[in-house]
Amino acid sequence: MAVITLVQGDITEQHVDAIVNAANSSLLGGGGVDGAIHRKGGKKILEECRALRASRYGKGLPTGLAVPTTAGLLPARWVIHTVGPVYAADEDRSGLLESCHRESLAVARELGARTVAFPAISTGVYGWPLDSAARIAVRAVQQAVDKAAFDEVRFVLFDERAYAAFEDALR
Ligand code: AR6
Repeated sequence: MAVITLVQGDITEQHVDAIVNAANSSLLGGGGVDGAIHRKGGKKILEECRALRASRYGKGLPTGLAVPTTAGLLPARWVIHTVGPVYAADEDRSGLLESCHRESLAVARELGARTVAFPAISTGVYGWPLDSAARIAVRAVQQAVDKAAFDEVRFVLFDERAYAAFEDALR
């Protein structure tokens, strides 16, 4: 039975099979979670990302899709890179945020990852309001999680405010 759990902490320190990266289309790194993952995971992750850009994703990874690489020096086995939507007040992009969660879980399932950790995708640089993002993320995972395929899907929230938003969404 897959359980959805919440922890406050750093996603790079999670001992799970796969962690999800809130990446950008370039797959070549950035700030926030992405920066932390590449910094701590070492150059193998970037090498695999470059290879993906040279092959399947010449134009970059489209928003809402997900692709795996090694986790390099991190305690996880895989990093699943997904590109969240940039928040826009005048356009409903929640389908894309849902898609990030659904596609990441589909990739995790293909890999055979039984424990998966997600950050609060799009809530940093991409500006998505926390309460809204938390509701969308929790609902998407609840709908997409294959209870036979996963033991745990963990949301890893960086600060108290994010933790509280996800706690509310889960209730
Ligand atoms: N562990 C867990 N959560 C974290 C960590 C960490 N180590 N560091 C930050 N957060 P963001 P986005 C939280 O900006 O909004 C990058 O430059 C953070 O507090 O990482 O999807 C990419 O390259 C926030 O709640 O991702 C893209 O260009 C959440 O993670 C762009 O940012 C997401 O913040 C993606 O923006």
